[in-house]
Amino acid sequence: MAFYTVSNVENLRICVVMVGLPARGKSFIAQKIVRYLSWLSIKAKCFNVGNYRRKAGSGHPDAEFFDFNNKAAFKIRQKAAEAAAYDMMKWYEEENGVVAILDGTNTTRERRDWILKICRERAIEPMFLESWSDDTDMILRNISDVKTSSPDYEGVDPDVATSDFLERIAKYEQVYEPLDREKDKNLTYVKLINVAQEVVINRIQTYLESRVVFYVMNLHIRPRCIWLSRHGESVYNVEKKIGGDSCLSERGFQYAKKLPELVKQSAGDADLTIWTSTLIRTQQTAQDLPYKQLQWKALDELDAGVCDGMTYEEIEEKYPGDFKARDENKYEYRYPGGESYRDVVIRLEPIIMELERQENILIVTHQAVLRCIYAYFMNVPQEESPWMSIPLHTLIKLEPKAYGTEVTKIKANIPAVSTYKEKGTSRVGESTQDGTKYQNFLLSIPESKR
Ligand SMILES: *[C@@H]1O[C@H](CO)[C@@H](O)[C@H](O)[C@H]1NC(C)=O
Ligand SMILES: *[C@@H]1O[C@H](CO)[C@@H](O)[C@H](O)[C@H]1NC(C)=O
Ligand SMILES: CC(=O)N[C@H]1CO[C@H](CO)[C@@H](O)[C@@H]1O
Repeated sequence: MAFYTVSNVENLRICVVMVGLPARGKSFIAQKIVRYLSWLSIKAKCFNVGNYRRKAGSGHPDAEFFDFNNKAAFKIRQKAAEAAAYDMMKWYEEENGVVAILDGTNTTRERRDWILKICRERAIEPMFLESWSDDTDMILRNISDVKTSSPDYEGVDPDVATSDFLERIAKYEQVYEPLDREKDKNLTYVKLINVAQEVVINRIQTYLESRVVFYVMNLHIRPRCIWLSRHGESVYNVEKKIGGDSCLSERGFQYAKKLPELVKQSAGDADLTIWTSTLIRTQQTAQDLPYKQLQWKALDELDAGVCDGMTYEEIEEKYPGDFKARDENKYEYRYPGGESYRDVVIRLEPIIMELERQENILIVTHQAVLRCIYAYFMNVPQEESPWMSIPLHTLIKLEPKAYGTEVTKIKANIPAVSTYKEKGTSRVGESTQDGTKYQNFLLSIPESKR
């Protein structure tokens, strides 16, 4: 809760300025920060200088364009940087932006001074975030990612693209001035060395800045997957009641029996850890899974307060005002004596942080909690996340990739009731289109990489 209250009270605006050579994961990190902050209701946006450069007409530039002695090209780059900065300032003013990320290379101290100056003039706190690496293998792997996804290399032969890209990096290297403990000691900055093997932190002053630092320190790039499942169908599900702490129904137990096989199919021999809530139905669902298990109170279902144990029909009858208010703004609505989706997101924040640090995890939890976790990974907007359909008896696999998350849904083919309630009704059950409505979020690739 403190999180956004603090940022509002301080009336603080931060500009995170990315620094580093190409192929150091700057855009990747920038996009993740935006997604994380947005999920926490902190208004954040990324301004990618490369996009402005392409709009300004550099077309498909070759490495020559990035030669710092090439005057005409330098002008285009300067203009692109100015256009990005201009839009960014407008965004702070007109849309009450809180954290902007300026995603460019900013390799020279002169360029950084320029950004510093324009931020200071507008009472915006600049914070530099450098990704520095000398791990050649990783850089080459990154380059192969970049050349297959960068708009600069659309339709270009991969070998040509690689050598051109290496040349481009070499041009930047000639002028690159990394952040320096001595020369930049007055700046607020974070320097990530070889991802987060070593992290240098300098003059971090506000709570919001420290949150961003803590987040990036927890990121890793080892390949891994996250599996999500709701508990099997419960006795309360069958009785159409919400909340409670009931056992699984017979079909729910069938799902629990089948789950180890589904997981094995999807994960192979990978070692994973199971996280469940503290409620009986998630533990019964996970009971046959042959992996290490951990219980989290933070994964318990959204607390329905006075409505716990009631059906939607009963709620509509007994608390008609509440029933309507919840439909109107499901994200903010808090059950009397219970929680809202926003409350759940706040209590899930440590879970998300720990998930970023971990490798293969299977989470067995509840509908509302799963929606919130899914929304984080898939960048689903707040107005929509509480309405997402996440059916029972389905295993979801999330595979974070360089520029988005891939989703696979594996159905257990064990029938279950639907607990989905559409807007404006107290009946449960889904209309047929639901599955397709959220396809848009299946691959959340940032604009700069499309
Ligand atoms: C590339 O390398 C950097 C470290 O230099 C890393 O942080 C980043 O995540 C890597 N991956 C991509 C896709 O850029
Ligand atoms: C840091 O700030 C101090 C005090 O304002 C100033 O005297 C000094 O020159 C600055 N150092 C650098 C390296 O910019
Ligand atoms: C010299 C240099 O690489 N400068 C870059 C710094 O960042 C701006 C925008 O923030 C880029 O447009 C420049 O190319």
